[in-house]
Amino acid sequence: MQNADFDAYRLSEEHEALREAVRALAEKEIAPYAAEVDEHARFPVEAREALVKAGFQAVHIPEEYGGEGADELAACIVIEEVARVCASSSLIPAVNGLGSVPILLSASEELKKQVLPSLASGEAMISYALSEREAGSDAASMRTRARRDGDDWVLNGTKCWITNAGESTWYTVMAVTDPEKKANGISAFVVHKDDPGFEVGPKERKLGIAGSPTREIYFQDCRIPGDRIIGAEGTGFKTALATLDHTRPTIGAQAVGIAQGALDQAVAYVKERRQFGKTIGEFQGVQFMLADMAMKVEASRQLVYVASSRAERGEKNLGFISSAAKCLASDTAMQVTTDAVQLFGGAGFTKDFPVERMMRDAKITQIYEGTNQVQRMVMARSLLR
Ligand code: COS
Repeated sequence: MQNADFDAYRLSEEHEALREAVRALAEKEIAPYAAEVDEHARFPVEAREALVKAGFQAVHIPEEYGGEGADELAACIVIEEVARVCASSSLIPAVNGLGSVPILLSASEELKKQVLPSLASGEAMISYALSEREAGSDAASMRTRARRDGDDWVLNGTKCWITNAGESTWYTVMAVTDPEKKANGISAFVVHKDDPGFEVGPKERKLGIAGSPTREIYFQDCRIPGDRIIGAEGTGFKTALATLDHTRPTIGAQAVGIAQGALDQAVAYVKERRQFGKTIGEFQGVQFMLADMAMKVEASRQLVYVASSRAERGEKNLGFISSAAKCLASDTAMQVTTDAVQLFGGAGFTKDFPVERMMRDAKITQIYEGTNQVQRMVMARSLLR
């Protein structure tokens, strides 16, 4: 799957085989727990075990670090197929990507060797810590500080909305090293959960993706070795944004998966549910809804695959395409899951069917890795540059 170019009309045989393998695993080993994981807001340990056993928890890690060396399109297919049955579980491969791409893009060889093999083996997971309470969309206004102390770095501050915090061993953390230089005074670091002065906060109580813990993380004179800086001092914000250029398509893939899951549920339901003496799928009004849903899902999928393939090729100026993929796919997921609930009628509003969970899970895809307003800013800046 390495360096495979995406052909807009046909995936490579390897990508198709990967999709089949992930779909089979997801249906057998992840789907049966999805409702209960959501209900109890518990981490999907079964999904983690199944993904690690099959080598799907971080397929993008290069072979030289013990990984599968799969391309970014393959990483999207894994996330999409897991999200189709359980969005919370799809955050295992997605956030392993988000946390590790800064390292892959910018870290020293020594730091790559410290972190990446543990992700490839499944022994560890990694989270990404950019946001703060007062620095969400305006990420460059962060306050978390890192200062040199002898050979070490010492971090102080709080990061928030950190996906999989508490489950992850490693954390990629952006912090201010020179407040005078604004965005160019931010550096990126890797923190280990056992580093002194590092702690995780309580779980947020959320609308969706309840199985994936979201927490604050705290640094109180948190001391890390000097070689845990990612790249040169002052390059952390650029690394953070370059990372998002690569990973926003993966959120698009998650959104496509959630939407496809809801569409599949709706198609099956309208063929069974009878009203006025026939199945509701026989009504043209319902058929038109299904057609619109499927059309938007497919358009989103194509854009996500193109964006991830262009990111894989290392093209410059990925901002427009990766934001467009994330934005279109997540807006689609919200529409399609809402329509799926509508097609289920009263049943769709109950927890007896998965579409209400999918609708709640879809909402976050319009918010995280940059709100869809930020995506539109990025797209517009690219147009007007
Ligand atoms: N890759 C690399 N560097 C980039 C970049 C990219 N995609 N986009 C911008 N930069 C560089 C700029 O060139 C600038 O460097 P110079 O001053 O040397 O030219 C620097 O980064 C700052 O860029 P800019 O001034 O455009 O930053 P802003 O503060 O205006 O922020 C947005 C830009 C809003 C797009 C950015 O803050 C953002 O994406 N915010 C949302 C954050 C987010 O997604 N949060 C979710 C967290 S992950 S769940």
